[in-house]
Amino acid sequence: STPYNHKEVEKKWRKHWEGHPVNVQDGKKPKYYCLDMFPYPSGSGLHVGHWRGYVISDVWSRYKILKGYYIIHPMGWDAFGLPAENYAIKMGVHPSISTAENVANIKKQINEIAAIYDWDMEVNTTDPNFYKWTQWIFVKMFKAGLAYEKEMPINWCPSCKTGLANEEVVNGECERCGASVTKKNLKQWMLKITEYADRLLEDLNKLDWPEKVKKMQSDWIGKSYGAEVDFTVDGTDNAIRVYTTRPDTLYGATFMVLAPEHAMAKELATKEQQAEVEDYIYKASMKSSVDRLQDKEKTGVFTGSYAINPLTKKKIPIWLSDYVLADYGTGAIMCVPAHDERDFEFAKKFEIPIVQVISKDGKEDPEMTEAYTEAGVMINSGDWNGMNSDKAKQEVPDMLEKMGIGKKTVNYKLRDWVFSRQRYWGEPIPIVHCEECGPVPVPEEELPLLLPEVEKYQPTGTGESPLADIHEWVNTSCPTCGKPAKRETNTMPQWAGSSWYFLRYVDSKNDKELVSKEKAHELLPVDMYIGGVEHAVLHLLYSRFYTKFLYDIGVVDFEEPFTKLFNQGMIGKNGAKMSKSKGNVVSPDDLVNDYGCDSLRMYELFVGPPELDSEWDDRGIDGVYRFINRFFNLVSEHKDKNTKATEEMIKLRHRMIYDITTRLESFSLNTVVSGFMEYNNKMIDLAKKGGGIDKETLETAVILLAPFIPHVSEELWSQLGHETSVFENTWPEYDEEKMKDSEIEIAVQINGKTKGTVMVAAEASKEEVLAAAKEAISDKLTGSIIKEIYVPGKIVNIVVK
Ligand code: ANZ
Ligand code: ZN
Repeated sequence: STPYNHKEVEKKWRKHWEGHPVNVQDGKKPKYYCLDMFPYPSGSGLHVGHWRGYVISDVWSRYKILKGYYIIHPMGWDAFGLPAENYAIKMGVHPSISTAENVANIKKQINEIAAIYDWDMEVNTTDPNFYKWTQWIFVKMFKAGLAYEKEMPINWCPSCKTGLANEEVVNGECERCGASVTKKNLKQWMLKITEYADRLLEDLNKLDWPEKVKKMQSDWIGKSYGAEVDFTVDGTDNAIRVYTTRPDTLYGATFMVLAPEHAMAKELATKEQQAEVEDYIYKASMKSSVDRLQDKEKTGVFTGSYAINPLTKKKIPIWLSDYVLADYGTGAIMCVPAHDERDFEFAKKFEIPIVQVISKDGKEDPEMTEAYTEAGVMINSGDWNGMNSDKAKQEVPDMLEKMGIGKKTVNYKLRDWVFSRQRYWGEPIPIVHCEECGPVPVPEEELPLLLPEVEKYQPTGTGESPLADIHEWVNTSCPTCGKPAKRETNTMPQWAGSSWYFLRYVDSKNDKELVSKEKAHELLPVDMYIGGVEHAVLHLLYSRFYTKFLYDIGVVDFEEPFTKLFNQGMIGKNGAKMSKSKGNVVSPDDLVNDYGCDSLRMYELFVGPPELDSEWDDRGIDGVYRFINRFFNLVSEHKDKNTKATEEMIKLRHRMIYDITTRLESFSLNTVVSGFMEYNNKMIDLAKKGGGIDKETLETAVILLAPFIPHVSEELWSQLGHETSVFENTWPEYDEEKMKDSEIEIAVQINGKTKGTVMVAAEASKEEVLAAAKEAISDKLTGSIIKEIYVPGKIVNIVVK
């Protein structure tokens, strides 16, 4: 038999699969949709880190084929976005041209993985036939009142004169020119994701997702229960409303802080304080939100005005500070320095009184050195004294409601989604602005609204997208009244296409509907989604929002897009994440050439637990390559010997099925690989001992290995005399009875000292074992037996005198 030659084997089977696909629907198989997070087709191509996710999803897909499923396993391109646009600005190449080149390159590289992608389903978010539906969803959202315009502050670079995405602001500075980023009020399109907050939170319970990711989403949604309380401004009829999650601490509120943007901020300033207040408000407006959150030292300004604490009736000073966010709660807070860390710091710095109202043991702490944030016994709180603060937290909102000074409320951290980008390379927002009719959506039958060609991709400098410069495109007529009107010139964020692409794959050529009802029902939702953990919040939350909306308007009949989620860790090298900019990229091309696709697939899994980050070391692939060679030789050597299966071989076979299956099911893919290596060694030993190894055991191993090293498995399956594909088998089943040892070895001791061993039947009774044990050491047994101890399955100890 010929030794393993990876180039020949891989060439042969690649060619064969072209005409004989292994994933076919016979009309009877249940579907299984295994999805990869689709890549951004960058110019630098794939490295071994990208391979890992695609290998994991392919192994899982091929395993499911062997489990009798028809697999939906598509691939596509998330191709709008900044890098292509920046490249266009630099090189003057139209983004569609560079994108098409990159797609072609990466597709070639992805094919090297030998994954069973169904390229008939391919989508590209920049294809008008695709973004037609991205725009259609927006129009539907607009009609449902979920897309609206709002003037709001965005990141603004005063030097480049352009709006920036959060990702483009690095440490408060413009990523391109280094200028300090400020805020500018611009009219933005917003999507009302907050309307779905409760459903997005509650339905997390339905998902088979890593707990970590579910927690990140629920923290992001950030539902909290508390109360809104009105504080009257001293000497006026005005009240300031605050939001608090700790109404139990109301007696301890010794000052108030408003966000500098609060509507009442300026009017609260007394004459003496006016200049200082205005100066503070201006400085805060120039700070980026990143800086505001990162600033260690608290800043603030006293307005000169006071409010009345509704319970103590004491006058408390009103301050402005940028640690209070304008768009959370009511933008104003009551400050309880004794029990809130930020308030404590602020009170210390500005010498504001601190009044303790909760204590561990009912006693006041004369000199607090830090805020006491736990629950406890209420003190200095009038009628509430002696109450447990957790209980008060529940009851106070109702009491405030009765007293007419507040009410129970729920708050969310989740904000509506800023959906406008002042950039060229994105989907045009399909809206026409008419002076008479306001914003009017482009009629659905006129979609897609094509992205026009431009000569200059640079942002215009006015905070508008380059589309604003194409007058013949911008100037149009109102779809409703026919009067002259202007097109919206902002484009959508890159998230727009990725929020729903997984729905389109299963009906990617449909020009009548986003997806037909039949296909959606039959082939969706996604059963397994595989991708990096960096998408835990934005992409995975947006996709859930889009799916729920499409459910509400009857496009799909399920509410959650991704039933199960697996996040793979990143591959690093020399302690850093692999990336072109760090110069530590390992290309798969040489490794495939030297060791073959199968070896690299297996090695990608062997480098470490798939959910964790792992360090790459090229040298390790050698061990995997040797394993494949040894297994190849074992099968070649023994395939025709007709060795009869011994009990040991049968036991090994069932244990192997058990170990590989349970490890695979729990995604412990690195231990699957080490398991194969161990069982291979055991098979080699057994074959030596018995002069061969039975065909069924060899065939079982070949089938188990098929998801991992598909070329080698096909080759060996055919060498074993089969004309069908190895993937036409069903995944082997284990029989627990057959895994058991039929005989076990028992140590036999006299007075605690081991004197020998004895083999007994695994199911032997205590009496039988004791008899066999005494028999085995009868020559050493003297004196009279006073006790016989049996530790089942392990030891017999005979105590003699
Ligand atoms: C009084 C108090 C006493 C508070 C205490 C906390 C502890 P979460 O859980 O995040 O909802 N807060 C309210 N609105 C704010 C805003 N716009 N910017 C900054 N902080 C704000 O927290 C709500 C708590 O954060 C509220 O409860 C409020 O401070 C503060 F011992 O009110 B608390
Ligand atoms: Zn009009």
